[in-house]
Amino acid sequence: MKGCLISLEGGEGAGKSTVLEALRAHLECLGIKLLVTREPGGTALGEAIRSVVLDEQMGQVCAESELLLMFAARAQLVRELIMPALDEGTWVLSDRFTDASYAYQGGGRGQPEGRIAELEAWAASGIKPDLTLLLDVPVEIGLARAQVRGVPDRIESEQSGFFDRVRSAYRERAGLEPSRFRIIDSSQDIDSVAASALAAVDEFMIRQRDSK
Ligand code: Z5A
Repeated sequence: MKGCLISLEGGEGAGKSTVLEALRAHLECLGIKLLVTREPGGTALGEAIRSVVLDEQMGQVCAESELLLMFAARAQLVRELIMPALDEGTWVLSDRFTDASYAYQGGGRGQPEGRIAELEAWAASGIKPDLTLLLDVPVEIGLARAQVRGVPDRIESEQSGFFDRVRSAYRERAGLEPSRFRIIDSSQDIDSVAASALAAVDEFMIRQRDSK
């Protein structure tokens, strides 16, 4: 039986790192064979692209280059790790996936949605997560949290208007695909955010089981 792909999305300071670890522990505890990965990154090529695309020293990176670099990393990740894992029944938990390109490069940078959809179909082989948890937090709260993290990278250095557009794009996507997305209110304390995420995954697994 094929594995399931779960993605974790959200804006700055939404708590993805904490939730990812809670989900990893939960799924492994249930005996599910799991691959945890991240975007951009996850493979040697992807991690090299990540260090370039997030490098503050890169200066002006045009939106087209940024979009293509995200998909170059994703194309490699999908073929090298995600497809083989899903085919052998391993579940994949990914810290961001293609929805991030719709939100950051589409919503944030204004790249046309149709272009992103073409890249999704071609470079990402049309693979969509079975479940996407959107950790949603008002931009001002998320940015205040993220400030304690140290030197911001190139994308983290954007203005709040950019992150407002990113958040709107994420919420719009969640509205269009309500059966795939679960929106988690991440303005709650971190333990409650993690508990809501685990509950959403449990509910997903019940739905999966009942559909068989
Ligand atoms: N990107 C893109 O543009 N296009 C794409 O297609 C893809 C990605 C795939 C790297 O992603 C960047 O790439 C990202 C989007 C872009 N750029 N930005 N900006 P990333 O996911 O690796 O980077 P990130 O968004 O900066 O993720 P992060 O560091 O993993 O963020 P987080 O996990 O959501 O935040 P956190 O580190 O967990 O939280 C930040 C602080 O807030 C930390 O001190 C926490 O303890 C605190 N926190 C978190 N939640 C709470 C709550 N609930 N209460 C109190 N304090 C909290």
